[in-house]
Amino acid sequence: MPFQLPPLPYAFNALEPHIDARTMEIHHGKHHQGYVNNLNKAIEGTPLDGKSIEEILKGLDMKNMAVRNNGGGHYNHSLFWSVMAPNAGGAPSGELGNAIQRDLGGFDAFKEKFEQAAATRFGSGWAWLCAHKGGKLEVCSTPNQDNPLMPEYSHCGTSILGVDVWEHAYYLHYQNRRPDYLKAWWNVVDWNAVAKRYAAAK
Ligand code: MN3
Repeated sequence: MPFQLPPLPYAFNALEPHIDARTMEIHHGKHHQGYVNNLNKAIEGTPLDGKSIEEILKGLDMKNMAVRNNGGGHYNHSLFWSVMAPNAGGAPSGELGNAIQRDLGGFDAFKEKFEQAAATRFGSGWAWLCAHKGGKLEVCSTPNQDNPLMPEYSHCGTSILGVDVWEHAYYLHYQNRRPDYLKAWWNVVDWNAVAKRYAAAK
């Protein structure tokens, strides 16, 4: 069974005004679909065919650029859609809120660190909030469609929140103003979804 584009769990315009409908439509329907199609082509008839995306990325040969780029692209975007929601934002509470306080110096300090990781990622890539076994949190960033599941970054822990800083994620609405996109993006982060990922990852 080849990989399939997961349906967006809300309408294209649901994250407006922070992320515009046209960006969402192209990002999901063209970019993510492209990663899925190219991943399927890259693994067809190979021993990777039939494995889960997590298995593929954990065991990735970093020199296999087709699987690295497109498998990473599929995983990263699937995560990205799932940690955003309309009428979201605010701040995390409970276990996750406590861990951000304990490991990252509080929510404001975390946001600053995360925005800095995202803003200073040169070219294209992602910033992540990751959880280690035991619960310790860490902020990191990766280039292109790489992510912390891949062997080269496994020291980062498991990604529980990620932001796409490729220009295709924001250029139509924000042009070159990546920091403005990042500031607005907090308004669509679904902390309930992130807390579930945290509970599963730790
Ligand atoms: Mn993208």
